[in-house]
Amino acid sequence: MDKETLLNAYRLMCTAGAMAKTYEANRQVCKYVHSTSRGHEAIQLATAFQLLPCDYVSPYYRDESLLLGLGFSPYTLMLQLLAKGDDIFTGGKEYYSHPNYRGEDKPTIIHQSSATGMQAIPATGIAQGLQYLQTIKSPLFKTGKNGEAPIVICSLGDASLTEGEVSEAFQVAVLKKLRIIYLVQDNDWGISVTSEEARSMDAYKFAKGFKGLKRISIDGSDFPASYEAMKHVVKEVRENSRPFLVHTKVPLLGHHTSGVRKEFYRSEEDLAKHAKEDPFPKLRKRLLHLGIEEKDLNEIEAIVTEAVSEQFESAKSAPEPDPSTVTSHVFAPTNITEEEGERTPVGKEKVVMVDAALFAIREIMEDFPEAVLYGQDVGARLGGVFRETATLGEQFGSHRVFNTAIQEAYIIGSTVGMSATGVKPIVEIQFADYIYPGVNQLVTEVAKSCYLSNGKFPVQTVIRVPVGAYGGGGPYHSGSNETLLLSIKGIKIAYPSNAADMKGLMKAAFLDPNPVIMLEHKGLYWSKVPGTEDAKRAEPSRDYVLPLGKGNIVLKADESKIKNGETCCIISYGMGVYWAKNAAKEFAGQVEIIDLRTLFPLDEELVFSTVKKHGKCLVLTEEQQNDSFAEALAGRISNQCFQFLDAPVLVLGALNLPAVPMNITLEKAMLPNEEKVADLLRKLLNY
Ligand SMILES: Cc1ncc(C[n+]2csc(CCOP(=O)(O)OP(=O)(O)O)c2C)c(N)n1
Repeated sequence: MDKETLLNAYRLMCTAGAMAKTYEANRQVCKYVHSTSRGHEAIQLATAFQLLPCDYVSPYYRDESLLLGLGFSPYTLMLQLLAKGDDIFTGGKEYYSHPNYRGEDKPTIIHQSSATGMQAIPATGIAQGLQYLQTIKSPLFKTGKNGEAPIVICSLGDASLTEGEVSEAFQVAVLKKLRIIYLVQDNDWGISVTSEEARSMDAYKFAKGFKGLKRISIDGSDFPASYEAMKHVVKEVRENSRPFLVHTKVPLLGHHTSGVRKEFYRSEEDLAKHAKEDPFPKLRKRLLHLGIEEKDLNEIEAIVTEAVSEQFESAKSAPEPDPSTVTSHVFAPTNITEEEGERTPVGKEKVVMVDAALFAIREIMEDFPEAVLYGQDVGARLGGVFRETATLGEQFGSHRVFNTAIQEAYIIGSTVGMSATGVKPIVEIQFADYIYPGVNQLVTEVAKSCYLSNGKFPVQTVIRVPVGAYGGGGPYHSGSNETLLLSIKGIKIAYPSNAADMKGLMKAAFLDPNPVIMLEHKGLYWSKVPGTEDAKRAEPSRDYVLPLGKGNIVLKADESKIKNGETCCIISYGMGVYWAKNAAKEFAGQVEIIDLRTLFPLDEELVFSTVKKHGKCLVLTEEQQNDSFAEALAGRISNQCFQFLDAPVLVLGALNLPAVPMNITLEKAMLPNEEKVADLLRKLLNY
């Protein structure tokens, strides 16, 4: 090994050591929880030194030395430590060592959550995105100066490997032969839980179960050995396009975090055992052995310590974030703000809703080579369990339209990585009832990425979710869960009720730089449910877009009746629109119906102005009523429209049961219908 590299590693290890000491000595100032890399420095630096600006890295919260190795200054890291406004990663919104970065000079780092193991899926999504871009020879596929293929490093603590989602990621990596290295830093601890207590095998043994995942186990406290091993692994992954797991044994020399102190649970004996493996004296010894003089090493240490101290003082005096930034970067701005194109072209035949979605996606895929479509059964063989993607697999090929395993977490979480590479994933969850395994990724990774990366990594994806009950779908194919989804801030949710809206909203969702969930009612897909024929519409033009957040008046009340105070309004969406329309027939001219079309962002202006016009309002939903979105909206309406109301805001939803029962009579008994709506309208109009 050349002396230059060894000395560079030494300098950075001194830096990491000085930083850890400074933080410890200034605990009152370093009040936000943080972990340092003490003990893990050698493998982290050895890894960082192999990387090119075309690469991607997903570090974990202990990867401070990896960040130093990539060229981030202590000052840059300290601004995040102190949650300062100038923190380039997150502007004071995230913990220490939770970087994210886009720049020509360094590898790209997507936003890091603190949820252990969860980064495995987004990171693997990056590798899958890069593979796709390479396949289609996209200009977005960036290589190194000498044509080196980009790789992904996914760094993990040993205890995080028992998370189920890590296995989902490994499965995909080996199946698709992705260029990704899972770097597992094994310090034997998972806070206070020991390896013996938590698992029957270490990461190296675990990796054996994934055929095609090459693996190596090394001493991560030995810098030269780690450097050589990582050099070899990186070369192999770049050149042979295959995943690799690197298991490294490292000591844990600092505290788990500044809050969870080692003295609480670690014995003297254990601390002494770990101290013996300290990578710093090992490297120092090696340098002395190579003839570097002790005084030179001491001088390096002194210079670095001084620099760390100065940078800490500067970071301390850096400004706090401006409070107004608290609401910045929740979403990236979208260009789709106006309805454009022809909604109802003359002479166009009516299409069913499921086909409107299909045609929208076909046009998207024709127009955008970065668009890919994946989910369970969406590939060419079946084209979706609702045939909602039929013909797309044949037309665009299996590299663009493909089946996934039953891995809802991967389907949703991979979009974070895909989108960071410039790929635009449209994914599908087969039924709303099965979104739950993917909700973790949605909440933890997808929804927070834009906000916590200060706008650098919005996740551009469309997540299609067939939803709703009809005709005996039973308890696991009929559920509605918009309330749960709406409780997640950082995603948008559309819920079209007819074919024209479906096409326009699908286009707007795709063009939106943020994550958008399309809730698609299965009972409206083919207008099979009596009374929903109107869901069929003439197919809008290719350039038709319907911006998210614009509701629609689908039935107007008579002006004269409004003047006489004889009217009310129904606020609804999805199947509710049809229950409302059919119920309204009995009350000619007295009912105005709003179809929300998008649940977030919500067209509050239209809702409030309509309620104020009529003074009476019913919010109608298919979801179980109590604590639903509909109830929350009714509360907001009461608040905003109080002085205009002539009756309490009514809500109608399904009965408050744990599931939609199988038997059709029971199903009907649970759900709202036009009779139940008509009963409430009678009550409301007579107030
Ligand atoms: C999903 C999740 N569960 C629990 C935690 C709380 N937690 C933080 S670190 C940690 C232990 C992780 O150990 P390991 O992955 O080995 O990394 P180390 O801290 O030892 O470097 C736990 C349980 C978390 N961050 N995320």
